[in-house]
Amino acid sequence: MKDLLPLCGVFLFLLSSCTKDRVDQLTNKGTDPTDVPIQKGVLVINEILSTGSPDWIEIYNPNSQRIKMEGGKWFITDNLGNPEKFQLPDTAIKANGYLLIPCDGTGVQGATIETNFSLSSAGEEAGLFYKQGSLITVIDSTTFPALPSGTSFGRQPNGTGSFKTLNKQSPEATND
Ligand SMILES: [Ca+2]
Repeated sequence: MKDLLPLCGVFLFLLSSCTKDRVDQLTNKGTDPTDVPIQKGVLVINEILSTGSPDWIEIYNPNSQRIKMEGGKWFITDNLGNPEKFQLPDTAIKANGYLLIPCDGTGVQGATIETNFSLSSAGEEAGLFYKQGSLITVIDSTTFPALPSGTSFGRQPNGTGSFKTLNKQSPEATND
């Protein structure tokens, strides 16, 4: 047991380094203030996987500037009638970058975002909302149909097109 202690120390150090990198990615460390107004379309729901384990929603930033997503102001939901279903933690998306939100139904927030809902493979809704004071703004929303296993539902062309069933999933990458 005594011999294992140094090994445990190394393992814990590596684990904490990985976790720290991930947390840095999810926070606004090093960001410049953005002057892009937060309004409808500033970010888009770009791709949805409803037959995964876990499911996920890919958010895309079509701007040439990083967008800060201040903690407590951004919400994601699978029910447009309940826009505040899941509050996103403080995060940011780099210019023309992606944020992949796993939807595993656990609602655990730590080094990663995991929503308190999963997506129905029989079809459902997805919405991204921004709340300031009592005003809640829809940033982007869509409904998606039943999706065959292995496919996703995404915008084509990437970030701007209408949604269609995609045969190739592309988490955190261009829909093609
Ligand atoms: Ca994609």
